Amino acid sequence: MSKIMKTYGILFVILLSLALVAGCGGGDKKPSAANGAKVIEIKLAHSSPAVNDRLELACQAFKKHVEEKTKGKVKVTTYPNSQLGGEREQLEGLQMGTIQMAALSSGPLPGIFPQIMVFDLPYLFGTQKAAYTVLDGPVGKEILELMRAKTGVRGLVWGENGFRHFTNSVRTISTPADMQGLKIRTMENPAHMAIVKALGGSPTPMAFNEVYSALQQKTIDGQENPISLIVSMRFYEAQKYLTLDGHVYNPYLLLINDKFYSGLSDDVKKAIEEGAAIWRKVEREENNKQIKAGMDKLKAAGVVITELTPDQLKAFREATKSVYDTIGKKEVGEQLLNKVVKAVQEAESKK
Ligand code: EAX
Repeated sequence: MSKIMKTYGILFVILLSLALVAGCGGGDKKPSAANGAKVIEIKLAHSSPAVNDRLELACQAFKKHVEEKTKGKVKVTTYPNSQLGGEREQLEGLQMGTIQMAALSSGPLPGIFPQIMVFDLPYLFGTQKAAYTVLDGPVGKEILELMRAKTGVRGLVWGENGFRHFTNSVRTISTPADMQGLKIRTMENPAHMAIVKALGGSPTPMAFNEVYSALQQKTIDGQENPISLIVSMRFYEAQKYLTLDGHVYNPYLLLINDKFYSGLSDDVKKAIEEGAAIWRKVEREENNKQIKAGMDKLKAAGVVITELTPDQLKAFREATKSVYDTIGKKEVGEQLLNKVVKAVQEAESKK
């Protein structure tokens, strides 16, 4: 090989190595905002599916607003599908600050804030409209502030997981007696466990991301969730029977680590608050769409759907009213319980 070829060869290898080092190094560099300041990273975790589900759609709407409004000063990355662990782990990460935000249902929250179970009491809400009125009103705001002060976890807004219904693989459930002895998965939430127990079932608390395989392997007979998740998590593939009893109207909460939030500049806080309002609107709208489409899908899949008559529903209410004492008075506290029940009655009475 001529001397020139050899020189060019060495030059090529040097340039190629430099390019590789620069390229690798580039991957580690934090993205810099328009003005070169360090980008504020927000990890936003949740347990719903990454696709075809209302929660991720809402989180993407939040991300879009916050990143655009702060001109790239803030970067939001969503972690759906329990990628950062189950809801209990997400809540722990939120408290430690290793996760900045999470969108959770009441599931694991009673472990740090038992008062949240006021919204897990059986058949508390009769209508979605009343739920929105109470959650977005003074009582809902007061409960979020109570939680922030006690736990260091700030609830920005309430969203909607939805009315929860029972599914199972064994039989039609139209009376509490039909629940007798069925192993029903519940969230790791004492109120939900108490409801299943009061109905005669055997509550089996389990993380959300383990439910599908447990249903498939028949280590549990049934579970309870809103229509949207029964469909998007494909629970119906192993559940022949659905009873539309709506035993709990389950809110979602868009949560942020309060210490992280307090350290943000006013303009970033404003963008996050605006984004949270957008998240709530999109999440509720998308959930309503998903329920409608989901019911059609369940019917087409041959699920046996039982709608309870008013008398049948009354029997479920009667069978579970003891939960207002064991959980309501003892865990939530009588004062808050009475305040919420009064607010619900007022909201339900409005036409
Ligand atoms: O995020 O665990 C459950 O059954 C819940 O619906 C879950 O919190 C969804």
